[in-house]
Amino acid sequence: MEKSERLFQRAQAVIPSGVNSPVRAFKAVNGTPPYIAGAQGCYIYDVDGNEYVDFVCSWGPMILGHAHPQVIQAVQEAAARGTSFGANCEIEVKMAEFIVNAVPSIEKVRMVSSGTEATMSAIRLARAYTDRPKVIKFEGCYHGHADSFLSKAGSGAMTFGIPGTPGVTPATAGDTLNAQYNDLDSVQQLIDENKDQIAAIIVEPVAGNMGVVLPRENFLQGLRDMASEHGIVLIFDEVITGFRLGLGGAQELFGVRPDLTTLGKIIGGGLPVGAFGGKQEIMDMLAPQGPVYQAGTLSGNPLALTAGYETLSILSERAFYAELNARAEKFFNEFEENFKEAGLACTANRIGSMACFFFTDGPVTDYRSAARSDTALFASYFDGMMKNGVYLAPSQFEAAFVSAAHSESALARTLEAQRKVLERLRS
Ligand code: KE4
Repeated sequence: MEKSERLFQRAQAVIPSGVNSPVRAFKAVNGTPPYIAGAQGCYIYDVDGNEYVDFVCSWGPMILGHAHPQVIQAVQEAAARGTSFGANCEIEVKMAEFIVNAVPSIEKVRMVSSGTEATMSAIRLARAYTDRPKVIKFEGCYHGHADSFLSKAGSGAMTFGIPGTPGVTPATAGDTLNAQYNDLDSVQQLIDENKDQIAAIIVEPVAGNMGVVLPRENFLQGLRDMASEHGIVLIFDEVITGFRLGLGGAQELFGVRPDLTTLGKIIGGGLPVGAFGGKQEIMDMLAPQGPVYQAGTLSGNPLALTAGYETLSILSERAFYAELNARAEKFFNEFEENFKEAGLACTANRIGSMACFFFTDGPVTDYRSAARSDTALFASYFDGMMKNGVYLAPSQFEAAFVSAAHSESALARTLEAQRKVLERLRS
């Protein structure tokens, strides 16, 4: 891995920690992060010529696999017409119509350039709509790095044990309340303690940032009922689950309609796109029609939306999700079986084509039970899988994704690698 090591050395001289996003630094696992030269289908290749079966999938966007020919061609043709105009384009209308038709609760939607921008904007909108200051989030959920969300967050914050973040003022932090995932009583208690103060409840309807944690029966409906009863805006952060679990995301799967939804990742097809949308009466508060300001130089960028729209068009082809989920389920079943046969404590939380295998006895239903995982053992396992050509998220507290490009042979190769690594860990 010499070239990656040399690049990482250079990077650390000019980029904080050598990375543009913390989790890529491999701080929670051993070894040097690989520098990726390219990717095709379910494979990624590093600058030293190593090939890996990729289960990070750019943290979710690459549901079709890397460099899908139809997406690449559409992006190349769009690029040839110019990459950004700061003016309206037809693709913005097509994308908005697609999202409104696909996602049950979205009547109007605005495009931005990241999931963080989407959640940050949704919170501002909820505060304006209710004229209230506080927000309830859930310990272990991650909604991007806007100030309001950096308390007891998941993803990299959980990985590196950063409960809060310097630079977030006490006033801002004080407006963010943390409940426990899958625990409606903890939400009710916060509502009772902060009467008429709560603007929004924001939740990952399937958590993907403390590892994967599924909502208990009636958890989401319970949040819906509480929000309706107390005039609180319910926000589903579907940046991961949107178009991952189906065209209508988790809200369609679980039959619960939020007031606002945030999206990202898959809707950009690998280019920078986020979105937030929901009830027309809330969304119409946005400038210039309404008083809530929100803007972006590259919002609705034609190149990024072309990649996203092309991706969504392929996802809406008949039986796409049925085939993807069936292949993923079969693979996850065998993956879990291998842990059992190796006699290692493992809890498999999975839904559709996303999963997390926690190195702990279950059940894993919230932040605290996820945090019991043996992260040292995970680091050894991760290292072994990398050495055997399998690229997992470099953290116990992330999701693994299967794409439509993960062939039977690639999945079989992964299971073989896993058996080898688990055998070594057991010995
Ligand atoms: P971005 O600003 O990273 O596009 O999206 C923030 C975000 C919002 N909501 C959810 C549910 C998310 O999962 C994310 C970002 N996810 C992480 C990985 N779990 C991004 C990877 C990283 O931070 O490098």
